Amino acid sequence: MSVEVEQKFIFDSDTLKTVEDIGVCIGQKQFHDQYFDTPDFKLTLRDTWLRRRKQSWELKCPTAAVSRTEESLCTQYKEITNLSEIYQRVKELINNAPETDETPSDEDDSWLSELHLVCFAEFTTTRRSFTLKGVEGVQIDLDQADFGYHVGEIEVLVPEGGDMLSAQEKIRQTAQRLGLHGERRVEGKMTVYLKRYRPEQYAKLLSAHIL
Ligand code: V4E
Repeated sequence: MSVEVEQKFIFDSDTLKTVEDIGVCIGQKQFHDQYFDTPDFKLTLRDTWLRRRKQSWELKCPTAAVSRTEESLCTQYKEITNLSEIYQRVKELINNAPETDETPSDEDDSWLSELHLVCFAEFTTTRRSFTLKGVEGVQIDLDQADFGYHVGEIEVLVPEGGDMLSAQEKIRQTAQRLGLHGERRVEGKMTVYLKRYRPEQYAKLLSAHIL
């Protein structure tokens, strides 16, 4: 399990030029994401995001430390990729889940209906990724979503128990090098998607201060 610390940013042609100057492009890829929740939003109301990307499952959950502070533009989420662990976590959050000893498999989606999970968002992203010349562990992703929104991310992956403050400092320094002076948090792909296509869920998450 690792913790993803990241800061999103809006990019224009100037930012792109700076990214190309200070970074090395490590590739472009395209992926399709499907996000799942119960019809009454039990997971997302707990800031927990269940996703299938390229046939692999991922669960992003808040870390024990405060994951969002008003002063910081960074978010930090634990990433779980082991399906049995994901299943256990999701079951714990969905209180009325049936008692079973079953372990789900990648080939069989029956656990989704068993836990009343439905897909509430799906979109395809084209991502260009960069590492920074002379700096370890920082990745910059430039994302273009197929519903017409683009956003950048400065990202550091920290092994569990690793140094969060140093990750945040690396992100702060990178933001400075990119000339980002934003004082406010930038909307991610999901925020924009929910606002456009799932207004009821968006309103609930907004009033619960999840988004
Ligand atoms: C954690 C989260 C969501 C899950 C998707 O996370 P995100 O990093 O936005 O997506 P993506 O495609 O860049 O994933 P990666 O490839 O980096 O793993 S959806 C909403 N959240 C919470 C959240 C939030 N409340 N505010 C901000 C600025 N970001 C995320």
